[in-house]
Amino acid sequence: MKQKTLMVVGLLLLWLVVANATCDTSHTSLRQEDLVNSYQLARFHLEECEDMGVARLEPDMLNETVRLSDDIEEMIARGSWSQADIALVQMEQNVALMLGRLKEWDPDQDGLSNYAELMLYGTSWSESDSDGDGYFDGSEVLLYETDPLDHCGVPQNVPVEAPVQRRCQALEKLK
Ligand SMILES: [Ca+2]
Ligand SMILES: [Ca+2]
Repeated sequence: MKQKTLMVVGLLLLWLVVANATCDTSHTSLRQEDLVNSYQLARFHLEECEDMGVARLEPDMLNETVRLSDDIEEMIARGSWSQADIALVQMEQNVALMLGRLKEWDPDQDGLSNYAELMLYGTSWSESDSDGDGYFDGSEVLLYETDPLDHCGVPQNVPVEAPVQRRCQALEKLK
């Protein structure tokens, strides 16, 4: 009798191990949905980082994160939820780190970081004077409060900071 009980317990344990290995039953479908949503959000932010030129700033970390992202997709597809969970934490850390660096990086030296240019003002992060009106993006936003995307919107009585080809008749006299 005791032997039979031990055998049943053994079989039950074996079933639990096999079920856990194949289906990863430790994750409920709700947790799986959360993981997929979190992955999609991380992927979205990764694409934003790419738009902000992270390939130039952190090429190695970008490559590693893209690889991680591909791996996570495969893990999700084959139901390896625990593995995907661990990889996602790493991916989220990488993305946060890259976003942090992009908030400080100002390659066109106009006073606005790439993050500010793309996420806040819609200006170009490779052209210091996006609207070509003679005033740097950062000066327009931070000093003069003029529209950095409006070629005709310029500060009054301030010497130009960059070469300018006037396309705005009203401002011809400022040339
Ligand atoms: Ca800039
Ligand atoms: Ca400008």
